Amino acid sequence: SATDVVILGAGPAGLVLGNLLQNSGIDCVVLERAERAHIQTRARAGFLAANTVRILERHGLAEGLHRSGRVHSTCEFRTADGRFRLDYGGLGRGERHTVYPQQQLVTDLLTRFLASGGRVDFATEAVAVLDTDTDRPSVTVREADGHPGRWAARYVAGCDGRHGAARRSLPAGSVRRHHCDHGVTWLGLLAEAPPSLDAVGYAVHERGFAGHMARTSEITRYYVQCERGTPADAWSEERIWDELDLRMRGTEYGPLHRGRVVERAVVDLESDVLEPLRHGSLFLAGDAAGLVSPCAAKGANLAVLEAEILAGALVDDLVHGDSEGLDAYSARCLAYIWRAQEFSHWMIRLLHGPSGSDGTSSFHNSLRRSRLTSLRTSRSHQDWFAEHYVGV
Ligand code: RFL
Repeated sequence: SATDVVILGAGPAGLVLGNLLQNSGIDCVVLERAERAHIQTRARAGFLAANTVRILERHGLAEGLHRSGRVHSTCEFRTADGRFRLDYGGLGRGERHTVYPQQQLVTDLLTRFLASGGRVDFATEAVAVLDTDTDRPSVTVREADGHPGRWAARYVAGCDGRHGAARRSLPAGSVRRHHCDHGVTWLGLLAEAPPSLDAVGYAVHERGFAGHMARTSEITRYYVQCERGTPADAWSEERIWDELDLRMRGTEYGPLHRGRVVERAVVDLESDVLEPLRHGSLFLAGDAAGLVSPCAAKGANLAVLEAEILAGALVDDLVHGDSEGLDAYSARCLAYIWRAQEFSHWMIRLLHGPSGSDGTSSFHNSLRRSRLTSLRTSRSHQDWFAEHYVGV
């Protein structure tokens, strides 16, 4: 089969790209390894930046999040020195988050794409991207029935995440990989429990980090730092809640609303950026281009931003014969990716201390304490925080 653009992956990056190309009359197909039900229920991100909402609005894709997303603009830090709140909606650029679960956004994007005549091949795994150094690249696939297939195109967009076929197909020696293992592991939980505070909660505790993020009025996301290598099911629900209560300092600030833990996943905090993001006729976007640790909630936002930039560049090229945008794509996106990496790295260092009891760890823990004091007391530090916390 043949089309103009083959898009690998039906996540936020691939589906925003598909919708925007479709809106401009460009022929494309989305190949997705998973079943439809899987991508519509996969709980991940929830905090959308103001810029992400503007992009979705610009292209008529924001109806669902306006209907049921909730505006959010407060975070609370709980530390051994007390607690403080930052109303970041009134700091920095005065921007807010919209809380809207990623699976709902993906469902909206998918529904819209299909309704306007788009084609998504589910249960179809891209195996390899070939001939990217020509203007007739192709993608080999394993179709739902197990049979091999092949798509030819003018361009291929690799939006298939960190372990996808696009990354695997990059010609050896042509890419530079920037990788960082932050040495921190989170147990990510979804609980059938109402939020326990009307803010994002970040607890800095000697036993490790704990985080609280409201999702809906019945579902709350929690993160609890654990030892590297801890299996997701290692902790009983009771232990999870006891540990969360302890780190969130429930005795001082009130116990958490407990509920059934309905989902758990272990996440090693890692960053991984490829450079460049273009290899001939193959372009990378979203997690495939640069994985940001979930610490500052940037991943889905970057995915949407990069998809918009790539769509604009592809339309310029395919409709107007202007290839400047495609030439600039990699450098433009990498600038955003590195800004997000820098902030996320800063957040990781703010929220997690080194383990051990030698002089180095006590030095870093004291630095961290001073950094938190600065954030609590310095207006210019708060403005900087707000700008980067909500911005992409
Ligand atoms: P996705 O969403 O992973 O979609 C990629 C799609 O590609 C498919 N695929 C293939 N399809 C065909 N052939 C192949 N060979 C394929 N290989 C893979 C996959 O099935 C999948 O459907 O990537 P995309 O579009 O780049 O979007 C990235 C975001 O999903 C990701 O960055 C965020 O979820 C990160 N993230 C967060 N980001 C935020 O902006 N705010 C948050 O609050 C936030 N919280 C999180 C997060 C990620 C988390 N995990 C996964 C560690 C919380 C968690 C727990």
